[in-house]
Amino acid sequence: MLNIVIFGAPGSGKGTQSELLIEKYGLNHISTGEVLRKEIQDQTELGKIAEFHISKGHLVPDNLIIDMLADVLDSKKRGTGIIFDGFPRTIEQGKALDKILKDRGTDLSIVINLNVEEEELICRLLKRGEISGRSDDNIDTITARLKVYHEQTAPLIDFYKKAGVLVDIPAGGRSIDQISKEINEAVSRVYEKAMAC
Ligand code: B4P
Repeated sequence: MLNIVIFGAPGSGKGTQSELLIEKYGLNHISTGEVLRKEIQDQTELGKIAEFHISKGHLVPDNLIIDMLADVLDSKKRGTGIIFDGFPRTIEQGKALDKILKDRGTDLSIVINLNVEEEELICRLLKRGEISGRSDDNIDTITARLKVYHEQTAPLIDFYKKAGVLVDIPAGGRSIDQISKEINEAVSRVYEKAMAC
């Protein structure tokens, strides 16, 4: 199975590039951000807790996200594989993902790390906020999200480097198509091995 983590700071293009990978490889998509926004819209218990954290730019607590992820994964047909978009976001979540995949007889094929300068991230998110009206795309929340990214999420880069699955992709100041082409080249290098087991 082709199991991909698409990784990067807020606004680095995880959602954008996930869509293109799904189209090309027929993967199932799990975006924890999207699942949480749906929970908020439905005003579930999890949604209410998520809303509290997301509105401040903080992460939703690991135990809630990890349980949610395992449930969503089991509700999906595996098919060719899964693209994990926005998960993991902490070392704890990274360790949990390894276990969740191992328990289901599979593993991680590749982690794509989208690198974008902070100035460009802020600019993209402010622009998205104007169009989407997302409540977390305002300057105060964006600043908090970037701080959280550096403190809690960026340590996963070393975690995945050590595991030998990380590929860095320059994803700032370039077109969506150029970035996608480079991602596809990286995925094609692991594709055969991933599909063999
Ligand atoms: P997410 O929904 O994952 O959102 P994101 O990181 O802000 O966006 P993404 O990187 O997908 O950016 P996009 O492609 O849209 O998370 C939202 C919140 O949910 C988190 O802050 C957190 O609170 C919570 N959460 C989610 N997962 C969690 C977890 N695992 N644990 C705890 N909490 C969790 O791109 C952004 C913009 O840039 C778009 O407008 C796009 O059009 C544009 N863009 C993309 N590529 C471009 C390019 N090459 N050039 C110019 N613009 C580009």
